[in-house]
Amino acid sequence: MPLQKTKFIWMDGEWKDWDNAKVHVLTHALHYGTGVFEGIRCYDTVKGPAIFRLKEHISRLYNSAKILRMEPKWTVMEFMEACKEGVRKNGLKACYLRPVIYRGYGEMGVNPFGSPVSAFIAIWPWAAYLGDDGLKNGIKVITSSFTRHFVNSVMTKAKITGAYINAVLAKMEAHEQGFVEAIMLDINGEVCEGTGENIFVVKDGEIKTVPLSSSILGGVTRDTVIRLARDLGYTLKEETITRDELYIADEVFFTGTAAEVTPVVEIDRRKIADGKVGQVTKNIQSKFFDIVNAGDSRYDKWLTHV
Ligand code: PPE
Repeated sequence: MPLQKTKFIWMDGEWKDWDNAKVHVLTHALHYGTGVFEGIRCYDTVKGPAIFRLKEHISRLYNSAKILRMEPKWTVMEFMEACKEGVRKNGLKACYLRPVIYRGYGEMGVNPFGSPVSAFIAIWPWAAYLGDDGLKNGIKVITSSFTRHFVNSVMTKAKITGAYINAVLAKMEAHEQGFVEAIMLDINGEVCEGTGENIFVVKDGEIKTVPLSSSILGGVTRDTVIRLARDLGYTLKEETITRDELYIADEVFFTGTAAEVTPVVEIDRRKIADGKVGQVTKNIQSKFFDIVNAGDSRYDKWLTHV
């Protein structure tokens, strides 16, 4: 789906017209993947547009920058303000925010220190990442033939642009085989995550997700689901998951800012249980949408009204 243009993009402190938000071809990040980014959703809640867990996302962005040795010129607070202003300035309600901090134009060569640290925030409306039907009826996925990065290769707790080539390879393979998404295994052959989602399984009423000690990205949605599942009274463990465990699970679902809570109903041509969205997934998904839409005041602290 082509991008839906909006009016303004914040670039290094200035609001540029969408069509004029440009970088030089010798931008360091374009050659070496030296950028870090976030994906954040703003929901058109019953109390007006609100950005979901903005602080946690911008904190992760700054941690990613720290890992890549980039010092942004703006404070976390200034960056958060720019996000809010961007939603307002573009006249948007429900939308997706994409802040990026990257090494710009300065020097060529792998050494990044001679290139300035720049930043931008682009914002546009982004529909259901894995499709409306996927959100409702679940998706069919495959296990990727590509292994998820080893943590000491690219630092998987940082959301580094260059690291996404691993996800791109897996995504192309899945698409060309007729599937919307792939599950990636880590170097030990254990379940890691989707190309842009964390993964959860349900077995005998208990929920399990891959621990942070694995090479996953520490998803904000993952954290949201862990908390809300426990609040709903479920037992939730963070433990290693094997590939065959997925096949015989009662339910499987993905979480992510873009993917939200998407049920997985088939893996490697094996139906998960009866191949229909399970009750635990339905309960978690419905509570998730309730929270992001400001329907449960206990979680209002997660909403930043613009
Ligand atoms: N793992 C990976 C590798 C990942 O990229 C994401 C987000 C997650 C887990 C879930 O994290 P969180 O969004 O904090 O719950 N992927 C973003 C980019 C998707 C894209 O295609 O671009 C996102 O969901 O915004």
